[in-house]
Formats: sequence, structure tokens, C-alpha cells
Amino acid sequence: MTPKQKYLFDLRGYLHLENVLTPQELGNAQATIEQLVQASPEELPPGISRGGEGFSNGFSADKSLEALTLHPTTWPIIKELTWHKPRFNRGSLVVNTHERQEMTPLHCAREGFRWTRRYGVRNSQIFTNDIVCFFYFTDVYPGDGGLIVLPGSHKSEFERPENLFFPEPDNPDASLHPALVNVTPKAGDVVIITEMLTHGVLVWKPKDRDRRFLILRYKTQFFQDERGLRESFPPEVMDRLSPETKALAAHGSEWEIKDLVKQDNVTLTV
Ligand SMILES: O=C(O)CCC(=O)C(=O)O
Ligand SMILES: [Fe+2]
Repeated sequence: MTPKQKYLFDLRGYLHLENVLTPQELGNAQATIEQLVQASPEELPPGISRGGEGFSNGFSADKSLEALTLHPTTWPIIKELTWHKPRFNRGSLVVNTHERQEMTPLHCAREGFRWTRRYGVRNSQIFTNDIVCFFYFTDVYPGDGGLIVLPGSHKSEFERPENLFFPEPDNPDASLHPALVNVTPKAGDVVIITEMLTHGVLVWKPKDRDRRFLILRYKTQFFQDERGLRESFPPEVMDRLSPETKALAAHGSEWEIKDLVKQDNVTLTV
């Protein structure tokens, strides 16, 4: 990360990176997503299912999406934040429309005092073991709705008082509390958060446009949750992943550095 990115990520708990995707990367990803949206359930690639507002394992639909797990802009940041021990463990595609009328309440991995999720700094190096990259394929404008974050909350030591930020949870027109920020990425931008950051989602207001983005989640390679050391992806998804993506999704000990991590630029072998 540049010194400026490092300062801002530590201060706020997230980064909004503009124009990360080239026009070609963006165009290819958008075309893949449009195909998924138009597909009938039987036409979806094996291991991808449509549910709620998205496609589970949507990242594996096409190399144009899979390659984003190792994008040259985000890859060095993922390595740095995990102290060079990253593991990719989930990749869903979201198509958020005005039809979903309830907001996603504020939440974060810090709440409930979960020891397994961390954010900290030692020797000027930021460490966090729960990272989310949101790759955007459509534009978000102020007033549209979408992602809201509470900057700085990844370091908060207190429980968030209930109803502080949304005293009228059912009023979609209530003004946003001044401590909250509605992030408004444009197609081709990326938002990186530590899941320790308090965040939520406002109802999507435009009726003529949706919000399309990929959620790529990274942990440390030795992180264990309730799933233990099981594979993150079903066999039919694993089968079509490139060796580099499989290596990124592999568990590892706290001591080893994956060969993949030693590379600055990774191109998927197709
Ligand atoms: O819809 C969004 O922008 C955020 C979804 C979310 O909270 C998450 O993926 O952790
Ligand atoms: Fe979340």
C-alpha cells in the first residue's frame, strides 16, 4: 500500500480504489454477469446457484471474474494486510435491485467479542484476518442507496448502542447519521474493508438500474471458523478453477509462505 492508502485504511477501516479495472477487464466481467442474469437455473455453470440477490460462487463463472481474486491492484494489498498468509474463501456475485425493500442492518465481525477476528498494527504493518473486496460493475450515485460504513469503527472498543444510527429503521427516506458514509463506487472501482468495520446496506432506490458487484473474501491461510479446514468451494467449482486460484484458496500453516505469494503478478493458467 502507498503511505496514503495505509494511513487511510488504518484511520477509516476501508479503502475506495477508483478505476481499478481496465475497460477490457470491466467489459468482459460485465458481459459474463449479464449472461448469468439472463440464464435459466439449468444454464448456470455447475456449483453456481441463484439465491436471494445473487449467485453463490459467482466468481467461478468465467475467468474474467475468477482473475479478479488475484488482480494486480488488490493482490499486493491482500498480501500486506494478511502478513503474506492469505486465503481466498468466498466469492459471491450480487445483483441488488429495488425489489428488495429492507436494508441490511449494520454489522461487523467485531461485534459479540469474537476473538478469532482481528485488526492490529505492529512495526507499522497493518494486520487483519478478515478482508472483503467489493469489485463494482455498475455505478452508484449519492442517494441511490447501497453500502454504508462507519469509518474508524474497526477499532471501536464499545458495543454499538442499538438504534443509535437508525432510530426509524423502517423509514428509507430518513437522513443518514453524520457518522456514517454511503460509499458510492463507479463501475471498475473496488472497495476494500476489514470485516471488523461496522457496515450495512441501504435499500437500493433506482428502479431502472441495479447494483452489480462481486464480493471476494479473504482470511489468513491458517484461520479456522466453524467450517474447520474443509474446502471453501464445492468439487464442481474446484474442478474448473485455475491452479493459481486453487493455491490462493488452500489452507496453510502459520509459518509457510505459499509460492503464489512470492509472485507480484499472477496470471491465471487457463
Ligand atoms: O451489499 C453490500 O454492499 C455489502 C454486503 C455485506 O455486508 C457483506 O458482504 O459483508
Ligand atoms: Fe458484511
